[in-house]
Amino acid sequence: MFTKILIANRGEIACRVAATARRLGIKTVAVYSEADANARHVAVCDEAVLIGPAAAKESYLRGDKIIAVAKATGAQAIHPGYGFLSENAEFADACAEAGLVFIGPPASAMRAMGSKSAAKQLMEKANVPLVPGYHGEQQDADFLHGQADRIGYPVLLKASAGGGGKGMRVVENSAQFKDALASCKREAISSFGDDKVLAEKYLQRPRHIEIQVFADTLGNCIYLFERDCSVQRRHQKVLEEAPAPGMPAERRVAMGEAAVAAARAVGYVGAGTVEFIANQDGTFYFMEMNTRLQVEHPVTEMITGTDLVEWQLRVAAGEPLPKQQHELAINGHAIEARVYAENPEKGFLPSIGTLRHLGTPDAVSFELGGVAAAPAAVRIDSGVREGDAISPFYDPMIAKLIVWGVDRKQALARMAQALAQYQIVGLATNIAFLKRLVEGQAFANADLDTGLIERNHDSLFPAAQPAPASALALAAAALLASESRAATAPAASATNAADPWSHTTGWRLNQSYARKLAFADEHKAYDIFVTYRAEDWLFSTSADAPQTLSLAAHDGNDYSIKLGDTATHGTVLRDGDIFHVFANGAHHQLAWNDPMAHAGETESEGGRLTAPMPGKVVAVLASKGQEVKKGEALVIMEAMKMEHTIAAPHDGVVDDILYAVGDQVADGAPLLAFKAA
Ligand code: MV4
Repeated sequence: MFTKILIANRGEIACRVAATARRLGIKTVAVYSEADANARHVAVCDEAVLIGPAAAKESYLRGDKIIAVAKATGAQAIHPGYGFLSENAEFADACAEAGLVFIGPPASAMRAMGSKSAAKQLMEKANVPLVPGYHGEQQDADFLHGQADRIGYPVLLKASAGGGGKGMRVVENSAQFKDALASCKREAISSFGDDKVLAEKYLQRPRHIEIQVFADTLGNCIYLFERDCSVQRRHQKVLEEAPAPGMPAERRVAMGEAAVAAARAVGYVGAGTVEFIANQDGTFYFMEMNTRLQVEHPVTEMITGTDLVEWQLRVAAGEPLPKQQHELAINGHAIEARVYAENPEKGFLPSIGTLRHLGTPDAVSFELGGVAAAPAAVRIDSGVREGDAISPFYDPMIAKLIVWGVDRKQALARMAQALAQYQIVGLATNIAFLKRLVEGQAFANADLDTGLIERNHDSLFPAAQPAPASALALAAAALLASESRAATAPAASATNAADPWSHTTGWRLNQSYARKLAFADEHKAYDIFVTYRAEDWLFSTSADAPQTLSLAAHDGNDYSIKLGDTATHGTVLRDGDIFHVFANGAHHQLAWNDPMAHAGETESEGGRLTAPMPGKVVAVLASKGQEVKKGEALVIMEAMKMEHTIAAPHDGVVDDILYAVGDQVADGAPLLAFKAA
């Protein structure tokens, strides 16, 4: 076995590989770009070497530099993770030339599977089922038209060099064929520099079912069952699960054996995934083979009780597969959700920024006397920590959330629960969307196909609902409690003694003291009326009759309140005037309009020159090069139906103004460059 490996990747997969290496006593070398100097993968490896600027082309894709680092640090093997260099046959060759083990398949197997049409011809010979179609060299338009007529419509034209859905055209009937072919070839040449196409019968509601295979250098090749990855949007997987719902045992064997035949046909070694599309009746067809460890490998690990990275390392070191086919069985059900920094309401636009708060569901494992009694119920694979940035340079995945249950129903319930416990402040995320998805009828009923998200658009993107009274009460209780703490803390005596807000004890004695709290979210403004009483408050929204509100307990940011007869608990994180309330599985962002805040003062105190929330610049009051005094208003933003003044944190000079009036600004974006005097 190796004693030291280099991990040629970043993010969660680099951390994932490092975890297994550490468990096996193998030292790890990380490589990182300038953007990743403080990244988690650098921290979890034993050594780390800078390989270049943020752009992947100049760092994580620089095979030459990475090989030089491996040689210099004495690593014996390179694990490429997924993406980047993982399916690059030239890189695998270069590793071999440098005397390094590439932890992956032989370059010849990568090349054989690299061309979609050549791979399909190989598979045909190996008796792997293919969608009825034409995958040959002949590209004459009339010939292809004849093939399409033979196959029967609808027909799908695909760029041979394509993949991931690019360069595909559905042809409904013979009359449409000529135009569709010309258009498909145009896209193929401009996207891939190759206008070769193939024609296939078009499956109307396919499922994406893939088989995990593993082969060693001694001639053993087995399958670790299937994953259903049908829930996708724009060819990006959203949810993955194992086993596939509704899979009969005989078909599982047939698909597993077809996948092993596919792997054997190309002399495969290591971890690989054979992708099939399946009709609703279960008939399945080879699509392509991914010659790497996949993002979704944890669901397979959970149901088979294996560590696939350990298997990769053993196979790469020349050892036999740890298990034979008959030793593998499926235990329970696992589901993975990809937690992304993106905004589902805005077309899933990536959200760039800092994870200012990251609260994760508890990773739950079952131990009996130190021995795992069942697979962990919740696993989180992530490459980021609180305080880390999601940058524009790489994939904006925050984490993979993986749950296990004795059956699909339990796994689904645990997924919904874990998503409800996920708390992120600082970025837009898809968490609420994922929660609607796993709680929706279609996924619960396993009514799976690649069109699930589009077909359920209306229920997955419901109209915004007003914040419930319980969330408003949590925000109010957190605000009132923090004021009361501030007023009773010794340091508070320095604040303005004439300020009535400092006198919470006085308010308590004054039974009739009433106050309005103005909150707003992106959709609605909420006026809350609070009356101070001896032991609690009276709370009402403009819509509801007053109810008693009391703070039952509070620990850090976690609050337990009682509103009327109902106890509620939640987490309230205050970020300036924004109250992030996490309760009942929802995240509410409530902006408080503080009547006592003088223009700019609250924001300037923190030295903030960044956007407090996503919004629009409505006024720029300073100019480049201008000298300003502390507290002077520089920029005014509008967000959540309120104006926010960004003021000078100190006396100083405005170096640059980064936005103009009317510009949309992302949460946390720097608005201006400022130099303190
Ligand atoms: C298909 C298909 C229907 N019929 N082939 C899309 C990406 C590429 N890997 C294969 N793809 C498809 N090929 C035939 N003959 C539908 C898709 C497809 C799809 C496949 C798997 C997962 C998600 C998908 C989303 C849209 C279309």
